[in-house]
Amino acid sequence: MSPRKPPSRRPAGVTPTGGAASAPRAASALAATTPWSYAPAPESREIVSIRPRYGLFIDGRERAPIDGEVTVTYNPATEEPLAEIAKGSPADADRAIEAAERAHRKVWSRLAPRERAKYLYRISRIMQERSREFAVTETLDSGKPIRESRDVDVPLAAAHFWYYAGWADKLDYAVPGRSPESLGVVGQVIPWNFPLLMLAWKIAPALAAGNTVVLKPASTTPLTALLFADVCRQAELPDGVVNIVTGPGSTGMSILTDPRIAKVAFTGSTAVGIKIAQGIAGQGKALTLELGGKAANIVFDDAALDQAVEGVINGIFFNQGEVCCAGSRLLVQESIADEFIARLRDRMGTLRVGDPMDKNTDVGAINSRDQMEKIAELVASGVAEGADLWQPACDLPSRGWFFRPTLFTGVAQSHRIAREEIFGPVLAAITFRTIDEAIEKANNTAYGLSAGIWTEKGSRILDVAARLKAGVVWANTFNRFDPTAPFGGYKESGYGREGGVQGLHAYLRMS
Ligand code: TAP
Repeated sequence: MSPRKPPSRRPAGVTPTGGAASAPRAASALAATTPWSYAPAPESREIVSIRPRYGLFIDGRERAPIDGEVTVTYNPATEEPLAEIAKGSPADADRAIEAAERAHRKVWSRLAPRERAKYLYRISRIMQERSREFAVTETLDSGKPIRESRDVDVPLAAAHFWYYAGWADKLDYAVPGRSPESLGVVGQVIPWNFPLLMLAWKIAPALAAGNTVVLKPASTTPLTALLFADVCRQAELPDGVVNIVTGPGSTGMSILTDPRIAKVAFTGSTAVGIKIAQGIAGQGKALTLELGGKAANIVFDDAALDQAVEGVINGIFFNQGEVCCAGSRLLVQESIADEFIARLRDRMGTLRVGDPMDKNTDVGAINSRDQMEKIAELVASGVAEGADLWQPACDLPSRGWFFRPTLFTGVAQSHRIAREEIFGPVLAAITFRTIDEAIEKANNTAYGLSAGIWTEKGSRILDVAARLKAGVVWANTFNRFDPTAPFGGYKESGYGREGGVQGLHAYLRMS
């Protein structure tokens, strides 16, 4: 560690694109800067060679889009264009579905399950071998800190392929007493916050169950999906088993509503999830929807406070808060609220916001200008509705889409910042007095994806967890993921589970 400051930083309190610091009352809440900063430790970009242009991955080959249109993907940390990406149309989707249908009928569904398993193990190994390339590409394309893509996204993605490889030749044990079969061609659409990990959550169980896939990545983060296409080629996966169609949401919809698609898997916003459910209604397709969230992280007065502070920080600032299960509402018991908030502010003051490629960075870039604007608008609404905003006085880079870690206190449950998914580094703190009040407030949301409990009492954990309407409840930890554990929501957070044996069931027909 060195007391040197990295160059080209803008003064505290100035944000490039109308971020939180330009919101009313924000400047008055800035805290003192930590005296320490770290010398830059950038990961090398040389490990990846991003090509100027990428096509679609259909039937084992890279193809130009039929109408020749392209879009551009940007580095959110610098606003520089990274590559031109094929803008796949419904006609391209049609070609991909045709290839996937043929591959399912002629090859993949006929292959001995243990042979399918070998391909999945091979994909997992190649992903591990090329993990640095994947991590750097993911960070450049998404803005997430290299520490997270290197230590979380890529290893977890490889672990999903490894885990489901183990199931591929044991499907009869996954559903005892039934004869499980593959469904056919599955259509999958994924978001930009965990591009490679969401791909792995979707493709690994689908292939293990004997299905073939047409997947559309998000428009702002296509690069790791296209790198994954290269892994499929390297693993000599039969042509057409995996197809990647880049393009806009309308192309995603044309994939999902195609009559040849037997199952739909979607991760993204609740608004688009509703459109998809409406679009495929009456078609008899299997459907899983992983949608938004507004998780409560509940801290009781007997919790280990420093440990809880770390958990709350991880819960909301991991991946800039662009996490469906982010702990975006802090529910803290009134008797410890002042002390807890003081410790939380101290810890927020040490977060390093900046270059995602720097191994010391805690909070990277927001994925897109649109998302920055959405966060800024919701933060401004919090101020306008009367909540108290506080931000540490960290410097922000002079270019790119960055947003200061933000804490609101004095939040009422009716405030938009307490009800709407912000999908950014913004925490809304609310107090409670009794266990019943904590549960009532935690469940007072249209969502139901995740929650956290911080207490030293095991009996309280069991009691509270059972009464929370959330698909995942963490106790004395947060944002822990494992391929063996199912993940999914209640209410407007969607339905169906991904991960674990439950995630496999979603891709099987039981007779
Ligand atoms: P969305 O706008 O919903 O986009 C997600 C994906 O759907 C993208 O690939 C998008 O394509 C595509 N899409 C957009 N409109 C579509 C349509 N009409 N038909 C079919 N596909 C369409 O969400 P986002 O902004 O990417 O991601 C943020 C949201 O996802 C948050 O609400 C977050 O909570 C949720 N999310 C949930 C989870 C889980 S596990 N529950 C995980 C991650 C994210 P384009 O990129 O081309 O627009």
